[in-house]
Amino acid sequence: AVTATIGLAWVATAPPADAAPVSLTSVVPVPVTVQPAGTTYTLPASAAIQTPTGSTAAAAVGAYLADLLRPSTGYALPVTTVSGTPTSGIALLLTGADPSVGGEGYQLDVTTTLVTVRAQTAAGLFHGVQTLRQLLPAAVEARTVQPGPWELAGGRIIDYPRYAYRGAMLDVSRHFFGVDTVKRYLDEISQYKINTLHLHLSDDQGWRIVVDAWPRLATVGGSTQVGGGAGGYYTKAQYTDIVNYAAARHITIVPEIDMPGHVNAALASYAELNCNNTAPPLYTGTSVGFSSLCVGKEVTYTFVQQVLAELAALTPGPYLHIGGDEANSTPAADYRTFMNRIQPYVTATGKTVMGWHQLGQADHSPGRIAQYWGTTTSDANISAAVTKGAKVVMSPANKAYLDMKYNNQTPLGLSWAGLIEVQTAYNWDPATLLSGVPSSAILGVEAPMWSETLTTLANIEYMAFPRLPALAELAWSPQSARNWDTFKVRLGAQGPRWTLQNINFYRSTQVPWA
Ligand code: TNX
Repeated sequence: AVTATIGLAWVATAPPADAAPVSLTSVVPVPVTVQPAGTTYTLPASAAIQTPTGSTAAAAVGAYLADLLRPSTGYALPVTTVSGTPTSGIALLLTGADPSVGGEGYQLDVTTTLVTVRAQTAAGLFHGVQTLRQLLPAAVEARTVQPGPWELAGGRIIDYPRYAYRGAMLDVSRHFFGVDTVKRYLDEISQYKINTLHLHLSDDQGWRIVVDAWPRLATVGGSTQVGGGAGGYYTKAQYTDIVNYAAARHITIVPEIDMPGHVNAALASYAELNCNNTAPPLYTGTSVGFSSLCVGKEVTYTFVQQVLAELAALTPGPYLHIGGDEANSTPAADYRTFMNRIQPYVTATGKTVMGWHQLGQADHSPGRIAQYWGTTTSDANISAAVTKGAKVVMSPANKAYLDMKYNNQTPLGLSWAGLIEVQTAYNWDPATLLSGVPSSAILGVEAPMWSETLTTLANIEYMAFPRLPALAELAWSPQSARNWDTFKVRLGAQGPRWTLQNINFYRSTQVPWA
């Protein structure tokens, strides 16, 4: 990227678009198969984005692509419908894809006259559009008109995900992040074919979602955050706005209410939830493991059932995450009693239980997902969860935690699980990291971002970029196609795009930035 200093402001200028077209292999995550044709396609000013008649979901992907391309190209790019075979411009079709693409993959064909994305679903088209976007010159990310030409390398890509669950997590409890920040993060992660955003909605330091049956959770429990700032919470309308914005990017929101530990904000909001009927003060520090719901009290179960029912009603996705980590103030027997009693509340809402891997101590629940966040290569709780029938989402803290520092100079983040440079985040295999867990049990990968030290969008971006795209490649691309030496070059080529998107990223010295 070329940057120019004007006074104190850094102004991003687009790199020239007149170089050779981006290679079909220069995509993150790396596609399954790539067949270059040696030809070039030039997007004409008159191009239309054509979608199949009768599919509003495909038309929505077309509109998304048009919104992306119009500012930099200056082209009109009308979104039209076609019933026959398109002959020019860009076509997004729900027929004719190679069957291997499955439910989320796509086939991209670039000839000298036409760009075609074919998929079985709108999600597949959306992922194909993200690939198409990366194949255009980086200048396409500018929000002002650029000269072009808008050339694409000719050929065919057939691409589909390794894992069904490709996630990121944002802790909005330790520090609260408003709707606009969450939307912006959704925009950023959707570029890398992430399909799940897990929102950590409650913890000791803050409760971030309105529950009508227990209104003080938000108004009291949401009124502060780490460091004592004002905190905040989402109204149901705001939360639904996030859910819908995510859905338009083919991302499912997984809401988490962390229990039976990590509950000081709830305990501070309602004295009756405490075993001693006394509400503790709100908490703005960063310790963990000191709070617990009162397992022996009936009101605890009324509370949990009502919270989960309201959360389920806000959730079109299949999962409710019930936490279950670091319940250091809940005796082990109470933990099992509590979890065995509340898991059926989740299934009663029609949702599936997701929890941190300590949940393996409790009984199985149909379809349950255990999220592994440990730093070891075997773990009794995750093995127990799998033996009982759980599927696993891999978030090993020493590889996948986006809140760990990159190195000991990193101004933000924690280091309890280690320092995580880009290569460390990239060089592991989700299928084989854990002994005692068969690869068939792995549902996917999630990159959590805890926010004890993070207060702004710029902070979030700095910790996620470039590690989030690295982890996205683990989740999407076949292990056999992944290679650090080629990845770091593909990753470096993303830099100018992030600069033009105003993403504040860490310029790791491990990466040859373009
Ligand atoms: C551990 S990982 C936690 C969180 C902290 C995080 C900080 C997990 C399930 N629990 O409560 O925020 O470490 O890295």
